[in-house]
Order: sequence, then C-alpha cells, then structure tokens
Amino acid sequence: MSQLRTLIFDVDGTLVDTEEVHRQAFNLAFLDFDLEWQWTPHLYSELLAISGGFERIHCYATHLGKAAKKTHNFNEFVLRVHQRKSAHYARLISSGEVPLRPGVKRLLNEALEQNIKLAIATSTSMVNVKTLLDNRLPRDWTSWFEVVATADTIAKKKPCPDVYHFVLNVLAEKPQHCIAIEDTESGNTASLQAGITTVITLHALTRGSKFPGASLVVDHLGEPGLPMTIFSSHNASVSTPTHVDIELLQSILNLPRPCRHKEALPALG
Ligand code: XBP
Repeated sequence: MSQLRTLIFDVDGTLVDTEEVHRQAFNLAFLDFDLEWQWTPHLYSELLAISGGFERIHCYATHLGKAAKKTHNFNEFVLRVHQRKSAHYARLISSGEVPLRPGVKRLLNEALEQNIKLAIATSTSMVNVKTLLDNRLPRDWTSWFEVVATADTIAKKKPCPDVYHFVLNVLAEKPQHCIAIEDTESGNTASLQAGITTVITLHALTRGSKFPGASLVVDHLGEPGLPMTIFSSHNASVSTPTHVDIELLQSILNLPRPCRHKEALPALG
C-alpha cells in the first residue's frame, strides 16, 4: 500500500478554468500586432497540446497558421507578442471573476489538515501563478505549497516530465506516494511519465481529449453539494463518491495504475 504524502496540482484549467482567458489574451495580442490570427475555442483546444504560450504562438506561426513573415528576428517578434499576451492575461485574470474550480479550495485545506504536502507543477510563468492565486487564495498561499515549479523553473515543458521530476527532487519524494491533478493530455503524459498516479479534471476545452493511463477522469473535484461526474475510473468501486477527497485519492493510490496503452499485458507465468 502506498501512503499518499504529496498532492501536485497543475494550474491552468485545474486550479482555475483559465484557458478561455488565455485564449482571449492571445487574440487581443494578435489584434495589437495587426495579425490576422484569431484562435477559436476549437483551434485553441488543439493548440493546448503545445505547452507554453511562446511555444504555442511560435508553432502556430511557423507550421499551422498563416505563413509567418520569415524575418531574421522571428523569435524576438514571437517573444514580443507573447509578452503583450501576458499583459492582457494579467489584466483579465486579476479581476478575480474566474473563480477557483469546484472542490479545489476544499481539497487544498483537507490536504493541509492531514499533513499532506502540496506542490504546483505548471507550464505557465510564476508571474501568472502569483497573479492568479494572489486574487483567489489567502495572502499566505505560497506557504501552503512546498514547491511551486513553473516555466521559470524548468526548460522543457509538458508533456516532458521535467517539471514533475523537479518537484519530486526538491521534496526528495517517491512518485508512488504522490498524486497529480491535471487537465490536459499533455499534463497527463508528463505526470504519468514521472511515474505519478494522475487524476484529470475536464473542462470545455478538453472534453474531447483522451487520457490513457489516468486513474480517474471527472468534470471537476466536486463539493458535497455539487456532485462531480465520473467519466472514467480505474476502480469500479469508485462509482459512488460525489467529490474527490483525500480518502478517495488514497484508495486510488492503492490500486495498480492503469496501463497507458491498450496493448495486451504480457502473459503472466
Ligand atoms: C498551461 C500552459 C500555459 C498556458 C498559457 O500550463 O500550457 O502555456 O496555456 O500560459 P499548465 P503562458 O496547464 O501546466 O498550468 O502563455 O504563460 O504559457
């Protein structure tokens, strides 16, 4: 039996349903630079496969979108567009209108009460994390988390597992004692490749995604008065709970992790 000792949260789409705000910020920046690009929700849900706003713009401009003018300072141009996007995002998100997702604050408090360590593993910047959580958690929220690993901490973003390896290394923690809560295929891949049992909370931009290897896929973490919907669970007996709490997470950790791919398991014996 693996004792749950650490809960690792993704940020965008998991703590707060922010990706729609990111999408609006990208489109405002594109208008500022007279670019004809406008990312629809459908296109953006596909672009979420690319972690990192700079990388997302760069990839779109280079491969997927209008042929970008190949200027010698293309990277510098993309950086300026991303910086402008980040300014729009900070302004939009600091209003506090978009709340913490259901069950997030309850689960954070449950973990703290039960001495389970908390960590953050995200592909966005520390500035974005601070702007987001300064407006949604108590002033001392940074003391809640043993580690806040961001795009400023690691070079290679999700689906690369580096951000999760960083958290494990700083905490000197083994993956079997952790659970990650994520929202995208890219995040699911990153946490599973780090050997961490993963729970997925869906949102409008990820409902069509597949999460092979995730132990539980729900629409949100739920509250006693706002039951979650379970979309897939590796543990048939988990079909009754109305919300994700520490007890449920511990029961998930005791299960053998689902295999990521549908290939038949090697014959035993
Ligand atoms: C989400 C991301 C980020 C945001 C955009 O990170 O991939 O790139 O979509 O923010 P996570 P930036 O799900 O790991 O929290 O423009 O700052 O990258």
